[in-house]
Amino acid sequence: MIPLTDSQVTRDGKALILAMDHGLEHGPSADFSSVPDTLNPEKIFETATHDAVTCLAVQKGVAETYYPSYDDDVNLLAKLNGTSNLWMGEPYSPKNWTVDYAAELGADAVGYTVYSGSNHETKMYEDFRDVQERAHREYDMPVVMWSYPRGQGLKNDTKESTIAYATRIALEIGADMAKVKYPGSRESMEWAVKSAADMPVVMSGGSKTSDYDFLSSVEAVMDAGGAGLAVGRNVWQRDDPEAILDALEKVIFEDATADETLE
Ligand code: FBP
Repeated sequence: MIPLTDSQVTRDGKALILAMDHGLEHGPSADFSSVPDTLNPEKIFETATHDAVTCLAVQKGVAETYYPSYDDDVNLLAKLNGTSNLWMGEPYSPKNWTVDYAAELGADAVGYTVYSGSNHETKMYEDFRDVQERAHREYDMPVVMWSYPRGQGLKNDTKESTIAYATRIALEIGADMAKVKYPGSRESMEWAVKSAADMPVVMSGGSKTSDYDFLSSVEAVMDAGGAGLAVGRNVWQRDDPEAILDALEKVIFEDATADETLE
């Protein structure tokens, strides 16, 4: 495992990863129609220059075109795989760019989704193995795993035991950080964090909720020993992304409560 304490994915061992790969994962109509300005990745890169953001996760085409103008101000987490909503088969996420190409573009870390429980699990583990070994051996580059158990046999992908299994899988197959869905309570998150031993765990933002609900779940994650957050919609779908990033900075890096930040 590559320690993330001083890496560009984290600040003081904590992370606020801004994610914007939704145009691929969900399509423009699902996530951008309420905020059409953000269809231009430039807007998200601007948001990512906020002090609270430790890195920005994007796909290859967006990184290639927009990252060069921001490489002094934004740390790049190259999200290597990703799939569209148009795919109707068992969950599988193909690799869209290589570790080498991400390194060439100046990536600080790579991100990879693994759908444990899918009928394609074995293939995804093999894909992940190649990425993880190349990133570690050749570039000393951390690998953040979007650890999302998913597939025909899985009825509830946020239950406590499933999320704990997700963080443990990430540890065992060599991730340096796991990004998982919020299991619904601080206690459940505590178990997920514990199951990952020394590997940091961050919460996935999910669909947009109220300021209070969102910040309370982030507070619970931090109280549970989590390392922070990887978030998309709950930041850039808001009218004022800066304001929520100011609040997140307090909760993640300054131990503030949701109530305190909203006072
Ligand atoms: P959100 O905070 O908007 O949920 O983004 C996190 C993320 O992992 C994105 O990187 C990705 O596009 C999306 O969620 C995938 O969500 P799902 O697979 O649940 O549809």
